Amino acid sequence: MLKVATDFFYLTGFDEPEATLVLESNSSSRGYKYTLFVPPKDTHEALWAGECTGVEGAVSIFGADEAHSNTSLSSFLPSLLRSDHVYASPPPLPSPSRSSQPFHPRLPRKRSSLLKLFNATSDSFGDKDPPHLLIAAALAGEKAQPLEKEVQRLRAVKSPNELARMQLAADISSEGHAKVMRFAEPEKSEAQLAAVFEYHCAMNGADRPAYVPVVASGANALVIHYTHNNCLIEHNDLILIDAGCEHSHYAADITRTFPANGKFTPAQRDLYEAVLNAQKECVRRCRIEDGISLNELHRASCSMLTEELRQIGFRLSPGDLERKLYPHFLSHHLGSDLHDCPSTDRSSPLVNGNVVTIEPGIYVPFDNSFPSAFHGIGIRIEDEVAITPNGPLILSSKAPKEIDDVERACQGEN
Ligand SMILES: [Mn+2]
Repeated sequence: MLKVATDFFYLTGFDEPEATLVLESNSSSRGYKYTLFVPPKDTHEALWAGECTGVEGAVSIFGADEAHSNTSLSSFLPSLLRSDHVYASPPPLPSPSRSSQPFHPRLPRKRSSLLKLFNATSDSFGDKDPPHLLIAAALAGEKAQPLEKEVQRLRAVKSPNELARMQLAADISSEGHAKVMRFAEPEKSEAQLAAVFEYHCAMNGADRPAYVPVVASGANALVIHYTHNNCLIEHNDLILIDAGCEHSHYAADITRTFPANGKFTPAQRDLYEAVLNAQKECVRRCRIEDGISLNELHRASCSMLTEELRQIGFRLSPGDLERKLYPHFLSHHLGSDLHDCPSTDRSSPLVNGNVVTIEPGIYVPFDNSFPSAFHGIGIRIEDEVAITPNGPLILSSKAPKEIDDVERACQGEN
């Protein structure tokens, strides 16, 4: 699966490897100079891996003020390191070409020592290991500030254009969920359901799956990250599918749970409603004016689920919910990465432009402290929610969620 460095992509729109972006503040009208260091065109590489954009394209297509071959980055290093305010984000470091060991340089604190280190070690890199990786690592030394947090602060607030891309990824994926509900029936396999989802997404314009889907029938749903997807579906199974596609580098992340044979049993229906009620109430609370944070929403989801479960006959001891029945967090940011902007503080209020998942779940183990009718049932309902001045906007609203809609989708025509 193609994995782009998403911070780099966010700042440049450039998705080829071995490239470096330098932004230097200046007095121009836009306030900075934008320089790209990219792999130069190479006929041998082009034969095996395809054409790259090259230095000229970095300017004409990607709008850089200046572009250079990535092999020349080392000559720019001294002036970059002279600046007092440096924010840097190192790429993962490669192993030096002749060693199979991972490479973890210990970085000295002083700029001058960093330069010495760079000069001393860059010779040991072969042509295939351009020294700019080491430079980036050096820039991320203790005196430089980490760039990651700053970029993620920007990335957590989606532009209208980003929201449109995310809506598209969510629409394609939501329809994929509905298709799988229609396709699923006892005797079919989890792998077939995964294939139907991915086929539908690809046929409707998705670039690729955003992640390996969870297709969990019956008690497999108790395994939160179940991805074996190799069991046959049985008659009274619920099926939990956590799947989303990627479109133009933006991910969808949606979970639905539905009955294999098209009809919830009474116990399945009771538990589904319990999770659904909590899920919908959490979505409703995603309002800017309340200044609510993900931590607060998570705590609210715990008390809602506790109350819902009591009403259907659970007697919960302290800690049962969080430790045994609902062991994961309610939400995460979503964007170019599935777990977008992980450095965002979960205790800060949601703001206009955030996109978060709301995904409570209940997974009842075969444990006699819980009513036996619910043993082996796992349910999660996950929507993507954009925070807007008009309230929460559910991007994944085309994926059937209400009990009647789910049963209708399951029983509909293929
Ligand atoms: Mn998720």
